[in-house]
Amino acid sequence: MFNPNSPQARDIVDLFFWSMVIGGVIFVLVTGLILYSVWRFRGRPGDGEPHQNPGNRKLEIAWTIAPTVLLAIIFVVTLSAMRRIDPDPAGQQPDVIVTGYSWWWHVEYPNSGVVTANEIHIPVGQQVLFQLKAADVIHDFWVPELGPKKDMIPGHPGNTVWLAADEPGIYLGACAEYCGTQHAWMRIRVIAHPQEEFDEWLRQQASIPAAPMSEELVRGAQIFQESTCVNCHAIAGTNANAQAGPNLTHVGSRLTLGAGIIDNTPENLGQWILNPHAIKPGVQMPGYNYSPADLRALVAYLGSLQ
Ligand code: HEC
Ligand SMILES: [Cu+2]
Repeated sequence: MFNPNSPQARDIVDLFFWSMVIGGVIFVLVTGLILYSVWRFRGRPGDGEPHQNPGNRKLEIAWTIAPTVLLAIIFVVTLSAMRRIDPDPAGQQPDVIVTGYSWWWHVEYPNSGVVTANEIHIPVGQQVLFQLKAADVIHDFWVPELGPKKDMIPGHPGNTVWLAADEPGIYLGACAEYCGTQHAWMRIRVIAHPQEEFDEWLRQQASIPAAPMSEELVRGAQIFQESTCVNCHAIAGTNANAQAGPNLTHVGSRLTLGAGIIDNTPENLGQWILNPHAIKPGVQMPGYNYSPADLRALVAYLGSLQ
């Protein structure tokens, strides 16, 4: 949050900074006066009843008006920042629709039909409109370097947030509303590319993966289709089209698995399929028993989905 990379993130840090400065000055002033008075007017043996001050109209008017004016200024500055940071999309269609699931993110690009999970690619230097939904409980979508956080509320699909990235790079985010056991491992990666690179990524994600070529890949695809994986996952161009788990159409092109909990390597993918609960306790996916050869084929197939 202290490393803003978009106009709206900078607005937020500025607001935070100036509120802290104003609050800090008042804190030092008030605490200083109290400490000074306690020390300066401390009681000594033999002191009589101290001098009584029954009200001071001027002082009381001053310390009523000063905070009122100060709070009014902060209020106006905050409102104008909110309007800049979170403008009404005014009917504009979202560029990306993100749906919070326990404990991962379903990511959809409505204009191109691309569906992915947990890793969100955006073009650099552009305001990108996100629509935020929730599939089960309340989640909260937050990528601190790129913009404000916003709740995702089941049955309330109208929440939106604008994010932008000034520089290409990978920006980390997380769920910011406690949502159960694996809330802490509900991470987001936003990957900001130059426009052509982003278009290329989108084209590649929109493509249907090529049919498996080698014998092992064919075997892997067959294991996937014959297992209960298809009850929860989708792979475009196959019969698997369930939505209870992350879309796996291009899972091989992702950096991480399990919403950021492990790197996407063949070993990790194999471990995940055998026992995802050992990696992410409470995860809403069962473990599987495969022979080493079958597991290798399944892992090779999923890895080939680039
Ligand atoms: C009951 C539903 C269910 C079944 C059945 C299931 N999964 Fe999953 N799977 C999930 C969920 C939910 C997640 C997301 C877990 C998380 O990150 O919290 C997931 C995550 C994954 C991931 C990581 C994807 C990513 O991008 O993070 C892979 C790979 C995966 N599953 C493969 C499989 C395979 C292969 C099978 C069959 C052998 C299978 N799954 C069966 C629900 C299921
Ligand atoms: Cu959460």
